[in-house]
Amino acid sequence: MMDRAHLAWPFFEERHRALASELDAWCSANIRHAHGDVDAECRALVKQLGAAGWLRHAIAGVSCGGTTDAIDTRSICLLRETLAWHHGLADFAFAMQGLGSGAISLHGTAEQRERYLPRVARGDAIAAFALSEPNAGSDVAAMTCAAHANGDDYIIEGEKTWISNGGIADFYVIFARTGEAPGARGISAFIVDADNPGLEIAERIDVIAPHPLARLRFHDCRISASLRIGEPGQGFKIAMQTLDVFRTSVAAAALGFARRALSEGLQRATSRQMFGQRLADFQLAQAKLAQMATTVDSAALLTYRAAWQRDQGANVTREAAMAKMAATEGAQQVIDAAVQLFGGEGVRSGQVVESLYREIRALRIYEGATEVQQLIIAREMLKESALLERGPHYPATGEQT
Ligand code: COS
Repeated sequence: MMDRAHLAWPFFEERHRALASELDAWCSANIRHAHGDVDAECRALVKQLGAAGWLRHAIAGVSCGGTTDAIDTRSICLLRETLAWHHGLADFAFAMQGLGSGAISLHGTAEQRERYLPRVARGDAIAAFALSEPNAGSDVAAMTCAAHANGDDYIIEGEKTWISNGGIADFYVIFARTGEAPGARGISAFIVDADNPGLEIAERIDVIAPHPLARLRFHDCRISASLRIGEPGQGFKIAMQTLDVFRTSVAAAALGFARRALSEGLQRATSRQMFGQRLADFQLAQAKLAQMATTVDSAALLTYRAAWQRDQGANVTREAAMAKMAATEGAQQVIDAAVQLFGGEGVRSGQVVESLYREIRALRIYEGATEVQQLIIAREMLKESALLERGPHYPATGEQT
């Protein structure tokens, strides 16, 4: 059972506390780790999470099957933290339904929302977010995948890579260059169904913590202009706004992994005997546990500050970046310390801390590597200090701009 003391914090409402407790109990009763076919396990988890109603929190719009009309960041974060505590792939399955449909929740037309969101919320359609390219990872604006207008259609040419759910998704939200302006201002967002002619899975990618991942190739891929999300040229901003929500939730997932490692480490330290006493009786082990607990709490504070602030309607670009950086980097340290407390057992395949050790690594890279978060935080600070120098009538940090 998870430590839930932080639910008493003022960031949360009663409905959030109930949600986290219900999901924790549901996971204990229903989540089983399968070994083998990761695609099949992921598909099954999406179905299971959909049938139980949890995916309703991943989308926005009550009329489309969501629980709220606007994305509730705190709910998404609490759900991810709890799922990650229990099972990394369950967290992944939930998160990708949200990230993959996030641009439709935020900017989709009524028709797009009705066609895609209810299926995502029920777990009947698997969603994916396709932004990165072989030569445009951190530098998104350097993307070359292009969508050329052609009558009432667009024709897409190019590649996307590191696409989570690639190979099992039913549709992809992709970002492609439409050329209204150079760089970030010349990109648009589109929905491409997985069975659309001209879209193929060019490569499946294996990683240290297995989950469905692929490189996609688009060649003469014709889609209706009605599948463009938002205005032409707005794709970069749509991607960034989606990431403002889901980067905070990556922090929450890291927090779930770290909390689980702390709980495992504590159990180990209080049960392992050595030199005639418990491991926990050594001050060196106590120092480790103290550092782990402090790192977990500081990550939690930053994560739920960002989530709460976004739910108040504020801009959270800086806060989301801080949360993602601190929680993922901190979780890596907490998990490493837990492995150390376990000694040789900590690296045995199948141990919880061993799988956490593999699970956490990618979170420091995807949805904006730590170095990108540092860049974002510094830029936001510099922007704010320039505004302050120019006078008091400019909006302060925290106000929507
Ligand atoms: N919300 C809304 N608009 C945003 C925004 C946000 N969070 N962040 C940037 N923008 C806007 C800017 O205001 C700017 O608008 P104008 O053209 O009107 O001035 C525009 O978008 C371009 O922004 P910027 O100049 O900052 O773009 P850069 O090319 O310098 O990109 C970084 C900056 C590095 C922050 C961006 O490329 C990034 O986040 N990279 C990491 C990508 C990532 O997370 N990849 C993982 C994919 S998912 S696994």
